[in-house]
Amino acid sequence: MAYVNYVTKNMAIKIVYYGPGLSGKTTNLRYIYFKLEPAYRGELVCLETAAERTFFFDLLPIKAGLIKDFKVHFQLLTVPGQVFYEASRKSVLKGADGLVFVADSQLPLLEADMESFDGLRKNCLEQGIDLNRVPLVFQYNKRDLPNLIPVETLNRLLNSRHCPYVEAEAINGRGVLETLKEVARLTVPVVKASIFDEKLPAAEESMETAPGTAQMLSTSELKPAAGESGSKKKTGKKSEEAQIEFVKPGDESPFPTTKIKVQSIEDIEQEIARLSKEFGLTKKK
Ligand SMILES: Nc1nc2c(ncn2[C@@H]2O[C@H](COP(=O)(O)OP(=O)(O)OP(=O)(O)O)[C@@H](O)[C@H]2O)c(=O)[nH]1
Ligand SMILES: [Mg+2]
Repeated sequence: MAYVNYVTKNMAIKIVYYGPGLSGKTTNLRYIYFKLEPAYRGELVCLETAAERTFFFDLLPIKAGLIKDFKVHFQLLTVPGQVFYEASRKSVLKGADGLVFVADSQLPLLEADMESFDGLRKNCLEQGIDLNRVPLVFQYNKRDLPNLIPVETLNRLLNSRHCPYVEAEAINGRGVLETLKEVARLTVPVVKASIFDEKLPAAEESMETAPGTAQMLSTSELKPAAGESGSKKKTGKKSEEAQIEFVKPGDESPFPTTKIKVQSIEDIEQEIARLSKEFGLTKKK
């Protein structure tokens, strides 16, 4: 359920990256962080062990434009993939508006992918999320490596809903922004419909979006926020139509130094309080 503040006209949409350990969820967020201009994103908070494994979550807030006159932020979160962090996964999943399932494409990891997806199914059930309807995008990651599971197999075993899927190499950014745009494209109309009590367009209602490589997010649902239109506006399109332009052109920085390490629960609580204050967020009545 998106967080909405009707007074400050802010809205936060929660997107959770889920998947087995080491599939590349944190790498997705690091890449997005580096590609976005600072004006469009907050800090990347990585709660990880000394071995750089997520133990609670990573969080990256990004600004995305307007729905009606509400400023929209996406809160991108990752779950920890290691099996013993089940409690963290449940807690992070709570209230997710959209999901990205990051699968590891390496053949020996197929079982881990399937187990993780099974876990997602169970956890969604517990959290009251309908996995048959929630906006969901599959990212088949690590396509740069040898010994790959064919995409058709991944689709057959994991993606029975025929959700959009993206082949990715998160380590060098391939497919990362496409995944984000695809999940945003699916999620925004659903959130908008639930908040403004609108009827969903038929395609989103059934969520039977055809599989295929992601397109640039381009939707009349999202407009650039006032004063933020410059680089985000798509040229040569209908003037009403806008797109989220996450990429800072020409910025090819590698991304090993971006994370803020937060060690304690107090740090997490402080960070959440800071973000809530920044966005003026309260829960929807
Ligand atoms: N070759 C290759 N390596 C990748 C790719 N994406 C991520 N990695 C590497 O895989 C390792 C794990 O990546 P993370 O992003 O930390 O994985 P995670 O899913 O967040 O793992 P957990 O936090 O344990 O759940 C790192 O060494 C990454 O550099 C990819 O597309 N190709
Ligand atoms: Mg991680």
